[in-house]
Amino acid sequence: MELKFRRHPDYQALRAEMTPHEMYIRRRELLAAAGFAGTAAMIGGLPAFAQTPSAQIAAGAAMTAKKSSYTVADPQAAEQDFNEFCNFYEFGLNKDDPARNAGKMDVSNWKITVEGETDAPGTYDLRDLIDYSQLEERVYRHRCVERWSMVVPWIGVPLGPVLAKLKPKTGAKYAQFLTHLDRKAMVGLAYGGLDWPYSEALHLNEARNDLAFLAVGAYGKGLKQQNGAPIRTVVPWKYGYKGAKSIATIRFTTMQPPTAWNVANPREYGFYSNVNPNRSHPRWSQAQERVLGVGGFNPQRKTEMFNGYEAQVGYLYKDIDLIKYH
Ligand SMILES: Nc1nc2c(c(=O)[nH]1)N[C@H]1C(S)=C(S)[C@@H](COP(=O)(O)O)O[C@H]1N2
Ligand SMILES: [Mo]
Repeated sequence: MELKFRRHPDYQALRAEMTPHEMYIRRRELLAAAGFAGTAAMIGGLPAFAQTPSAQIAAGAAMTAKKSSYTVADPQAAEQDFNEFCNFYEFGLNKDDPARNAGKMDVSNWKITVEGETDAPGTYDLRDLIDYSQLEERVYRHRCVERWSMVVPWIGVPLGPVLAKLKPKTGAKYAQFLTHLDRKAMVGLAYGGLDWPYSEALHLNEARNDLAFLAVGAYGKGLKQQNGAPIRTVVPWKYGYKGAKSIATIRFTTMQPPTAWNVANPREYGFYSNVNPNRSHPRWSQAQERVLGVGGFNPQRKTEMFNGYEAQVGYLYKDIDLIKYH
């Protein structure tokens, strides 16, 4: 199957120098076809959304937020590039598949299930978790493990205080984030390359770092489905896949939970997945990256340790061998 990019001829050139994880997923696809398929659990759609003043803000609707000091000076990616160059494998492998397919996912009246090592298990409305009058905008670097990056103005709230409200038990050490499953809309589930639902996790010390963010919007609007509506994590010092889109379940655990890419290939995708120019991916160097959405030719820049956030997060890993624990 050939990859197709609808726009931006330079993405073709970019692709030629990347060895994206979709190459890996395609190998898994062949294995799956040969009878090694993973299983996919499914749940149904959600009922229609009743508009109330305090309700979640619809995908693409205007959203107001106060500016935050967490703002990098680099030029922001064009909104169209953010919307149309996406990784969301549930909706297909090509970068423009999510923009084409994800709109069919119903994200109104969203519920989040909270479970595991918590004193507050249950099913929550988004407005139970997010105060939509207290949103902030943070302009973060986003670095995909495939060696492209974007600078994105996210809107949301810090993750730590939301998790605290959900009362993890004293023994809880990790928060796992599981993505919504929608059998009808998610035309990519058939590929079987990852175990669904998509899963990501953070150690609670990482989740409590002030940079860890729960995004509900970007570019002054409610998140669009292809970008993880209505709620996703953003962990700017880690590779992009650590941010789970369209979160349906938050599970607190005492042990390190399985995470989608780490389970698929632990040698290539570590649990921590901190951006690290000194730790090559087994199939490519991570020393450089291509900046997308800032003009015609995707300028190259040096990848920074912890994606430029070392001053804020370095303390978390000071006793850890970051090559071994990648
Ligand atoms: N559920 C889910 N979340 C996901 C992914 C995915 O395939 N499924 N891809 C990840 C990857 S690899 C990246 S780089 C970011 C991309 O986010 P964006 O498309 O909004 O820029 O989402 C991450 N979250
Ligand atoms: Mo990514």
